[in-house]
Amino acid sequence: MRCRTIEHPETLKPETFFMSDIFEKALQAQTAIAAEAPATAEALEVFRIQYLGSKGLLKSLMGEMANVSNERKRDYGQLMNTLKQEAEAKFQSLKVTFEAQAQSVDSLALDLTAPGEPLALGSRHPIAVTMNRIVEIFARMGFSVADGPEIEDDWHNFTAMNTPEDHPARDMQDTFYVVDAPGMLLRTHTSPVQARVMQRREPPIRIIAPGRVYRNETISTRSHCQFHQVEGLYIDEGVSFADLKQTLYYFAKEMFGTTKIRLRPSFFPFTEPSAEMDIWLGTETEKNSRLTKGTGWLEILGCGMVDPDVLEMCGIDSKKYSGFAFGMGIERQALRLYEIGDIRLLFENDVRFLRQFEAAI
Ligand code: 2U9
Repeated sequence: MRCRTIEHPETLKPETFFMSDIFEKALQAQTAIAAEAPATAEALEVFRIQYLGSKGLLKSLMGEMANVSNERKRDYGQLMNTLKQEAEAKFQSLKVTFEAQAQSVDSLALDLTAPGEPLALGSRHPIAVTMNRIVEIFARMGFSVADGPEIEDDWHNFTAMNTPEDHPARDMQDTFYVVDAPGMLLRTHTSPVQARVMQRREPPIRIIAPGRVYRNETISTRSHCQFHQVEGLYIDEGVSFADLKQTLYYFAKEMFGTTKIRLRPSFFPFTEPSAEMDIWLGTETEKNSRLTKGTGWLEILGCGMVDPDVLEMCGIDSKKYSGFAFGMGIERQALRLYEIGDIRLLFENDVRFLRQFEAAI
């Protein structure tokens, strides 16, 4: 905004013409300052140097004061003051704007030119790697994955699995019961998953149930109160022990590369007959000799033909259908596979331990 009107040079007397030239220069400076619009902090600094600096335009116009007649010195001084105020006001207001802008970027600590933070890639837990391998092998034989609750009821966990009321597994010493919910417990095996599928579906049933289970065990290097299992169940018309044997032989071959298995008679409340399966590792290497305690045979899993009572309790006609089941603990296999000396390492989530499995898929 201009605050003074200056006489046009033509209206001035000849001897004051030079003087009016000085006024004209000041007016041009005023117009130029008003038109300036520095868009960055750097452009604002150029503006400051150009107009307000010690060698700037306003300083040089002030120097013209000596050439202004005494009667116009006051006018010229006022014009200079106005000019200075306008230039300084523009400078100060833009300075505040640019500083605020710079601060808002700084307060985010955001350097848009900085290279990105690399995202640390995680790795699969050795238990997950082992479970996935097992699941993948059975998937190739047509088994699909079934899932169920980890907090189970007594019926699905024990009764449907033919485990009598007085069986030691039902004891509080061995099973975690939910204090505020009578009859509810942390599942001790993944068998209730299969029981629930049997209740819901007609055979053929060909499922694999991987998951976490809980038992009231004293924690040591070899046992823990939580561990993982993979159980499998195949029910159809005419399923025989030969099917069980061939399925588990294929699994052993794919998982461990072994060519020889053996089945030893055993007992489980939910299968009849029952067996334990060993794989042949031999005793040629020191490791295999140690793993098999010098026998060459390593126990891998338990299995058997599903007890007809279990089929009936879960709503399946045992005269029409038969089936086999198997179950294995994962931790034991992972400890062997990766030569881990202490089961607790698998549950502590210490990244110094877990990072060692980054190469495993
Ligand atoms: C249904 C019927 C039968 C699952 C089976 C085993 C044998 C077995 C143990 C291996 C080591 C448990 O983790 S472990 O301690 N399991 O030996 N499990 S047969 O039998 C079933 C499952 C579901 C309906």
